[in-house]
Amino acid sequence: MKTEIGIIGAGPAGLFLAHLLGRAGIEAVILESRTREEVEGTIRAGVLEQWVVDLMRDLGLAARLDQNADFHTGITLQWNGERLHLDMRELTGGKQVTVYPQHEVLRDLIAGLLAAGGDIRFGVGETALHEITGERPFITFRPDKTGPETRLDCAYIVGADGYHGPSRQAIPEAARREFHKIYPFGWLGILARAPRSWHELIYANQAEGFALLSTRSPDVQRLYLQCDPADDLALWPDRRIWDELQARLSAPGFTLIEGPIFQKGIIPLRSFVCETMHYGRLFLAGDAAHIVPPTGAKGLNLAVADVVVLAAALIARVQHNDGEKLARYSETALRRVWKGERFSWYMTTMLHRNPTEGEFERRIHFADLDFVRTSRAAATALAENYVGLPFDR
Ligand code: FAS
Ligand code: PHB
Repeated sequence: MKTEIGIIGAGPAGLFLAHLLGRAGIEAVILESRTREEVEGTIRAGVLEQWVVDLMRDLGLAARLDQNADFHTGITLQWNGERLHLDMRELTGGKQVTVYPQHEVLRDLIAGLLAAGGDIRFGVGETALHEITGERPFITFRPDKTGPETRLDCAYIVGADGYHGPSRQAIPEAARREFHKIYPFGWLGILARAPRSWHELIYANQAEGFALLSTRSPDVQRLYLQCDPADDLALWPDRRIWDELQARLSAPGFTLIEGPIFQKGIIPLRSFVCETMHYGRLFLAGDAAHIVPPTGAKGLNLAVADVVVLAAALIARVQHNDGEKLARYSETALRRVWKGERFSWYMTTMLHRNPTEGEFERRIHFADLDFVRTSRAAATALAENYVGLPFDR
């Protein structure tokens, strides 16, 4: 097999990249280890930055989004008896908070790519990268996990294979500088069949710890509560989950409506960055290169931002023989990544009850929240980061 760009991974990064390259007439093949059903069942992110919504519309992929997404003017912050509506649309000149789950985004991207004749190989096994510092890199893989070893020759390889994929490991350790931060708490996330209890997302920092109320549809709700990352789900029966959510989200005049929980899981929280995102003819994008705690709703959006930069650079190189943007891809992408890391760290430290911190730090976090309540500048800074920073030009 032969193509221009070999992409490993059919997550947001790989799929958006294939669409952007396809629109420019550049051929790509996506190799994905999971089945299409597994990919389209990925329960993860929930919030899209405004420019990602605009990009889906621009790519002609937003029909279902415009019909089914929830468009909110802002978010609600809650702490220490306070409840604040942050009007992000007013603060950012019209940008909104769009709640449209990652598995729906992936469904739209896959359907659109296949309809346009895109090439996605689902369910592959033993993906391996070769000759990434040579002129003709290639990927080997087994179709359907056990088929004959197949070789995909390409001009460039993009590792969009997430944190646990093989691409980052293909870069020698000596060429990688990695930054890790592990938080002493995790999130227990649930999906419940219940009507909405509030018109927008609620981020709460209460005595019992953090809670987030989000949504998936008028009758399926997505909620999270801070827990010990080592917790055993068996210790979290539905009644205990709802009791904790009731305590952490309670406010005068607010009723949290319960319902049957049909999905639950514990997500550890970490921050991670791999510097460099480029080695030879291999480029990393998305979670393969960086991870953020989901408090700032940045993970998916940073992945898409990487490939917007990377697609422009690959198009310049392949179609205009201009390699300058490609040479600067890592530096350009990492500037936005570190701003996303900062915002995600800021939202996480401000909104969680950190068991390793004392009362002084807890009051600092409440002061941070009060600063957002009382200063338009502080509120605008939070809003700009949440709905999506402008791209560096
Ligand atoms: P992805 O991990 O989405 O995609 C990588 C793809 O590569 C996967 O489909 C995988 O199957 C494939 N792959 C891996 N190894 C391979 C191999 N050897 N060969 C071929 N294919 C291979 N972000 C938010 O903004 N909000 C959230 O609430 C949120 N919650 C999350 C919960 C969980 C449990 C996780 C893990 C992440 C969460 N995230 C959240 C972050 C998440 O949305 C990621 O940022 C986003 O999926 C990143 O997209 P990609 O970089 O494309 O990586
Ligand atoms: C979600 O709806 O899954 C969601 C929303 C906002 C976040 C994290 C997750 O910050």
